[in-house]
Amino acid sequence: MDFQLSEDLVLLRDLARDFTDQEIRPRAAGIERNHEVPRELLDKLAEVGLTGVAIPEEYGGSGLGETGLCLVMEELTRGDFATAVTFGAHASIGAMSVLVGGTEEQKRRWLPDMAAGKLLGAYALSEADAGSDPGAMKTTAVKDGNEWVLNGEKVWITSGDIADLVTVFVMTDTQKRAHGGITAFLVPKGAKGFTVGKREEKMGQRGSSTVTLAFEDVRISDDYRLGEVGAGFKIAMGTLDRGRLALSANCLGCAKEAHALSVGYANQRETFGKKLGEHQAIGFMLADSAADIYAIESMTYRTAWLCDTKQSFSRESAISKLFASEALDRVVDRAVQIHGGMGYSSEYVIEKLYRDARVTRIYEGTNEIQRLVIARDVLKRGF
Ligand code: COS
Repeated sequence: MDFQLSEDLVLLRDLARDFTDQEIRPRAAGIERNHEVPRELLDKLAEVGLTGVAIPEEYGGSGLGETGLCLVMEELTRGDFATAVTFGAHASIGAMSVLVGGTEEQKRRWLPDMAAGKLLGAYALSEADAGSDPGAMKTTAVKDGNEWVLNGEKVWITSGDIADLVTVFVMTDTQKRAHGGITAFLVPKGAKGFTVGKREEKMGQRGSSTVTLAFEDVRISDDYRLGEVGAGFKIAMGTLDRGRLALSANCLGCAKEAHALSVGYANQRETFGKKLGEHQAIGFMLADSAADIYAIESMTYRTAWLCDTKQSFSRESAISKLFASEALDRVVDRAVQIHGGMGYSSEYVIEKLYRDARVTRIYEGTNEIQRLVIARDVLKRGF
């Protein structure tokens, strides 16, 4: 068993850490206030070579796999969750859907520009009546000659307004639905009939845009179809396996940040003539958070290793997402408690971390869905 990061991965982590300290932390409050991750920040992520971290070298990326992606996600989240999520919509589920579902020709066509950050990706699966159950989606595509005509609406799409190329999952056979009835398409920004609608006002991660996308007779050439007709559900799920793992890394970064601030505060503030951390009640909270963080970290990177060594990791990714998001909730809740009134004040970052954390139990599949995925697999294969 070898838990050492390779030299390349250590360099990558340090690069992401420095980037976070120099470029993200100083902007984080403004990103939250303005509800926007500046495009120049995304361009800088591309300039330093982070946008293609998990894209294989033969397609123009760094080839550092899901382990590399998780390291970057963890570090960026420490600076600002919304920036990391905006990055992830592209580098994780956007680009990875092309890697998971694209033909060799499509990967060579799209991934180099995605790696370079010239084409930002996004992923559009959810609909108003099809969130946990994407097999119930109503957006359709009908073949017309060498083109497909798309109609419908997607909701809760991260970065749908800034992406250049959105992976959109649509129904092409209502009889088959999740079992061969869904097909994936790459829809370019600016396609006629493709519009961005309402932007959600959210509790947390406010800098990350979450929008509705509408498709009205959008004509897409057949070479923009990702993978085979009917393969869309499997592409969506295979991509989400990776997205859930990357989200565990987000949870890890946010938990580490909240914990580090709590430790600092417990070492500095005094009550009843001694440091806060010397009170057993506070020390035990810090100990419980340290245990939660150690468990998130272990699960996240073990699952990334499974993925990178081409082993099955679907169940483990669901377990990591489930555990990481619930453990994060415990960590940020303790952080608020340790900081007392300071933890509840919007002048201090703990309150933001608390709000940013809550959605992790909901997106990339609710935790109830993760339990369903895990239970089905355990019943089928045992542990
Ligand atoms: N990778 C590849 N294929 C997968 C897969 C995965 N992780 N999970 C399921 N599939 C395949 C199945 O093997 C099945 O294939 P066949 O048609 O050959 O039988 C097909 O996909 C349908 O799977 P299943 O029968 O399990 O579909 P269900 O409709 O029961 O849905 C759940 C399964 C609930 C797990 C799925 O709908 C889900 O994950 N929902 C949550 C969606 C979500 O996370 N949304 C978040 C928004 S996107 S950020």
